[in-house]
Amino acid sequence: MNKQISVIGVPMDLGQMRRGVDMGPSAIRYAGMRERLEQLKYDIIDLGDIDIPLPPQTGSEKLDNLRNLNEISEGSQSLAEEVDKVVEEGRFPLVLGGDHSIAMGTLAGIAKHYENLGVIWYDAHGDLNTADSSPSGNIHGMPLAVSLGIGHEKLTSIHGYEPKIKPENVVIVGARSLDEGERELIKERGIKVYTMHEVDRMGMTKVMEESVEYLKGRTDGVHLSLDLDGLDPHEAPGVGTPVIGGLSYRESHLAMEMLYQSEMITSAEFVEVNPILDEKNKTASVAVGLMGSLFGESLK
Ligand code: B3U
Ligand code: MN
Ligand code: MN
Repeated sequence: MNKQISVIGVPMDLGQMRRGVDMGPSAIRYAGMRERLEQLKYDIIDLGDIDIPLPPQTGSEKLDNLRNLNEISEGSQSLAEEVDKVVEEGRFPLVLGGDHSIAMGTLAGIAKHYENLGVIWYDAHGDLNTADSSPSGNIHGMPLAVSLGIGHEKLTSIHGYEPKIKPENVVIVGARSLDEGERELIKERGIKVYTMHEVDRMGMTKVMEESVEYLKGRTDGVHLSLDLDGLDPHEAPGVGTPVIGGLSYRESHLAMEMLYQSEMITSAEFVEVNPILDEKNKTASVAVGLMGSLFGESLK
């Protein structure tokens, strides 16, 4: 694992309707992220937070079923530039959300440095909607589609190129709330998905072994995009769209430990921590704990 980490906070809440997720980066820092990683002998530079535009003063504008499109596009571009610089410097980008729409900017900054960037999308949702298929118009339900080059041009073209990633280089883990259009896209593009059904049947060990094996052969770097709502809401209650029946705290730690051992993770983001909906910063603490495992805290 790259021992040099640069942290970027993204106080973005425009991708969905619930206020408070913009405070996610503060909550994660407050939960002791820096100390946790420094104990593991990482060199940490915290670059602070990206400037995110204010929501439209007219209220939440929903252009073509894309709420806050212009502001999100602009904020994502700033994030892409910052992440790009971090990769350029040879450091590991660790991005703190914010809602999951930030993944469009994160991936835009990273993917241009790789031929075949792999992505592990750890989430209750597929985030594969387009304006046409989205039931909500919320852009945080679209970043994976956008990164595949599917969606509004103002989003797919962030940082001046598209697509960012290829469908065969993506693995979704923990899905249990997929919209009809997302299911179709998954089939049509052959995206690998481990829903809760597979996690229950196979166990997390096998799911991660297979995921690592699958990505190892075909990618030259792997980004972990971890939405805290992938976990069960009992264990990570501070998220905007909780879905019961999720991944456990223990399964999630095991997954992170196995990713550490795989030595293939080259960047990561932790998103959707909403301290206003949380119980005593529990979800931010879980996020920091998972970072501990991802960066090698366990004995093995
Ligand atoms: N699939 C739904 C719900 C959703 C997606 N991502 C989150 N919630 N966090 C949608 O609105 O696209
Ligand atoms: Mn998500
Ligand atoms: Mn989600």
